[in-house]
Amino acid sequence: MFEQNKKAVMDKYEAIVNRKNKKSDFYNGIYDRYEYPVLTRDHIPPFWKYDMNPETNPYFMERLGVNAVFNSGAIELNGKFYLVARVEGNDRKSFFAVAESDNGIDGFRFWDYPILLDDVCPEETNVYDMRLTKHEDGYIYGVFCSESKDTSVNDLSAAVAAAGIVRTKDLKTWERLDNLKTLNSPQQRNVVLHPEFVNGKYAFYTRPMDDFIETGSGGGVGFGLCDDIEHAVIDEEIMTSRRKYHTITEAKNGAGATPIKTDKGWIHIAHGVRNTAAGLRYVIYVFATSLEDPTKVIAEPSGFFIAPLAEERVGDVSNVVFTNGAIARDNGEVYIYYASSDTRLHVATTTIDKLIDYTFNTPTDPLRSVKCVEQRCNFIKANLDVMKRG
Ligand code: M1P
Repeated sequence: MFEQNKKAVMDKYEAIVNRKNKKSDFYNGIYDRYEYPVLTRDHIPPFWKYDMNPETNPYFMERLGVNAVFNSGAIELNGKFYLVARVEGNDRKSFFAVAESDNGIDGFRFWDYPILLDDVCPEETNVYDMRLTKHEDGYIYGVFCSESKDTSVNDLSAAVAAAGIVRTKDLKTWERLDNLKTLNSPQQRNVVLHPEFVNGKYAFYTRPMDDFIETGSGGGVGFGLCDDIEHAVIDEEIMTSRRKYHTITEAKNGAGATPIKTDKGWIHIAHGVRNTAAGLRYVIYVFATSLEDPTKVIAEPSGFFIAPLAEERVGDVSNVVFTNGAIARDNGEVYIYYASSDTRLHVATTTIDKLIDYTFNTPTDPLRSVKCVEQRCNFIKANLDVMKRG
């Protein structure tokens, strides 16, 4: 029984890792979606889950299950694509693991071991959503959410979110630095390190929050500078992309992938959240900031860039798409890794040229229905005129 079951599990694993991906028939002219997710819990090597010893596991049972693989940091190194994925065990604890692929759209295989972080924060219970930044100082930084129990209130599920920081040169050896301190925000999640020095300092995108779930007075995506990355402290956060009433960012928003530098500005692929009768809805949106002043928003395409579609809509936390990693290659290709419903990870591909076109030529949100109709009528009229002219 052991051998037969083991073979079936190994065969299924190899089939999924070797499965070729292809573009789906989704079309919007902006990016391509793919038929299959690039990472799922079925991509986890069976030897992470099953005891492979027939003497101690005669039924070939799963001993340490994995529930989901989703929100992943992304980086290209020496022509290969690497994802640092959020892997969530059946025990609800998340951890990080590196998966590697030659082409970025399929063939992702996890390295033999997940990342074992230095155990420097005894109160830290959970870690997730690492953003990878190739910084001009020569290190690759990983900034992630470090979650601890909130012992200041009498509520078992109360938690505190902070930004943990690690750095590496090879994704194998990781050095843990102090958690980021933001003097004006009690909690932080969705923190991203900017790839360049700004005024000679390290620069972070932050997400000020008063509470673990609600951002409260937190007005959007913040930006702050710090002198020392090993003991990072930000004393002032300036708002870049703000939350707005009756938009896709009304409930909260947060930085996603490390911003992409283009001739026209920094392009940010972030997430926005709104509340509905069915719960929170997470979508991915885009904005651009100035090359001269990275706090200044210079383009804000209206609405969402990616929203949950078809089977993406359902999972452990339904109606969610979320990104914390994208790869912009020297040849102009862009790979956006986004997770759906906190369950699996997908890729959307586009190009720098298309991203620029989308970011700078999509109209902005006029914020009121009547203005939106005016905007659409003008758009239709211009189209009908062009179509009449043939
Ligand atoms: O469950 C959806 C997402 O919720 C959080 O995002 P935010 O901090 O904006 O609410 C994150 O925990 C993220 O991991 C998760 O995908």
